[in-house]
Amino acid sequence: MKKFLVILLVAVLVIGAMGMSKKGNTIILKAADDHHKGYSTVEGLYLMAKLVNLWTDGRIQIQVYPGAVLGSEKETIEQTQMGIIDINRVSVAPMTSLYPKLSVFALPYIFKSREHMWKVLESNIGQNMLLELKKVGLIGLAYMDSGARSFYTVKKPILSPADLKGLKIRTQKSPVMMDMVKAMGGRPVPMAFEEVYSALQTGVIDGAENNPPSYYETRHYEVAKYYSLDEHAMVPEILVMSLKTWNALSSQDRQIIKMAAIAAQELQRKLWLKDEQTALEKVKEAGCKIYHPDKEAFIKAVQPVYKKYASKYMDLVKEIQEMGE
Ligand code: BDP
Repeated sequence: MKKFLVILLVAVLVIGAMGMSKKGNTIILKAADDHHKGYSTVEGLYLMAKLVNLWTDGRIQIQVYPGAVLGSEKETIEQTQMGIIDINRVSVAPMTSLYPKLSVFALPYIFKSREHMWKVLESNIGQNMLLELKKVGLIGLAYMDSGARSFYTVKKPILSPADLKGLKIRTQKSPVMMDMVKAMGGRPVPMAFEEVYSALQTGVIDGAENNPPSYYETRHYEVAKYYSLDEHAMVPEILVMSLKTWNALSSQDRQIIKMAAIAAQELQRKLWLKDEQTALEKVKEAGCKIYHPDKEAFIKAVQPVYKKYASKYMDLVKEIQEMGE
């Protein structure tokens, strides 16, 4: 909350100093999210819209399109690059196909804790990554919390990697996520988030993996009742803007967008902590079986993934690991 108030104060001072223009036509920006209204990332976008409207005196309006109405994350990332969508909140995972260096943030067990993840994201490593996305037609504005991802299955719990053998496990469309499932003996089935529920129901897949709020919000818990908290990846969310849109904004409007994005990030982080607990309670109440397997076997099983990605980004991986010590 403190960070939010500081941003507000700075924004008022900065805007006052810059003499915000009151004239000019209204700019409408489209913002996409594949979660539904009420999910913490979407609430963050609504706050961003409110602040940008306030700080530009209504000159810039952000229209939020939740629930993947503008398409799957792979599709909306492409549309954001083209400037059809202006702002997009996505998981880092599907971004790794576009900008492979981001894979380091999706490596299994790379982050020792939430604090370690945020220390990295708020360091030069995380902040530089946001700016480097200009190379692929985007500008990173902020990160959001997505907790830890764990396996959930239809027929039996995953108590060790051996239980994954031969199982068809849905993954995000991300090589590093597919490699992680393969390393553990599963058969990765890359698929859009919106298709997972019916794929679980019809037996197209035997399971999937995600954090508790997503497992709950998507109602996947109704069809895949075994939730095994191996917490194999803490894949951050990322809030990006089309570089086309960014370049068309004045420098003072870019400042406003950036500050509102950070405010959205801070609100989402706060909401996330509560949502994580609530989601676990709700799925337990619904009769799901929650397991806490020994993570050592999972950590051992994913070492080959490290070899593959760390060889490409060895220094970066080492730096991230050292920040967790
Ligand atoms: C959720 C992310 C969402 C992804 C989804 C997925 O918040 O952006 O689309 O996972 O697994 O945790 O596709």
